[in-house]
Amino acid sequence: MRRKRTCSANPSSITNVHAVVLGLDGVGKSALTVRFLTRRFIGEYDGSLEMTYRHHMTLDGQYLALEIMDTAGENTAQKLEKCASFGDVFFILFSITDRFSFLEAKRLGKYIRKVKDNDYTMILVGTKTDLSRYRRVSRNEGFELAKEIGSVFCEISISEGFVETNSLLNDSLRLQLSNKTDQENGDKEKSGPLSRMKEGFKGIYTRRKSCSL
Ligand SMILES: Nc1nc2c(ncn2[C@@H]2O[C@H](COP(=O)(O)OP(=O)(O)O)[C@@H](O)[C@H]2O)c(=O)[nH]1
Ligand SMILES: [Mg+2]
Repeated sequence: MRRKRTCSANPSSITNVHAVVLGLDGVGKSALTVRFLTRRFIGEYDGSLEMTYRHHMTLDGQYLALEIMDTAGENTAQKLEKCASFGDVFFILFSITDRFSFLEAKRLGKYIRKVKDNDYTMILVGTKTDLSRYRRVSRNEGFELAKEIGSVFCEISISEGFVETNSLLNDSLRLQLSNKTDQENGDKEKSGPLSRMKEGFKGIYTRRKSCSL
């Protein structure tokens, strides 16, 4: 069931956003989640731990109650169904150093696209750009997959890029909020999720070296 969102014009209102971080184990899901929430990079986590965090924040004067699910373990059909019904914003991660993780990202992205309605945001994130000497997935392949699954694409280093990870979260939330507004205004044709996402990310990421569309 869809959660009710409150009006952004009222500063005392709170908008709920549910985010899910998906990808093969080892790609950096926990590292990214912890960066989003604490700004810190912590090297090692319990790989089997699945956690949902609640975080209150202000974005462009709007109060957000963000719930973020850091998934772990095998992406079974049952688990994916749960994630898809929970989430509005999906971060699909793969490591640029691991081809297998890219194939899993493709499977996950296709699944989300198939089962979700329009008012969601999907971001394909290539991680570990600090290890580019071990790169096994080209940037172009990332772009192509993003096109295929109807997402935007971004490459980051979670360990080195605090500013980038912070912008990634904020920009993704902005996209989701604007997608939602479009849907509520019945403005699907002119400005559907993909075109808005591209628009937003283009403006923000063309200036950044490791994130682009
Ligand atoms: N070099 C590098 N290592 C990373 C990066 N992100 C995560 N890691 C490391 O990759 C490993 C797996 O990260 P983790 O967040 O536990 O992955 P998860 O299984 O997807 O949750 C850990 O050793 C992290 O320190 C990154 O951007 N660069
Ligand atoms: Mg983890």
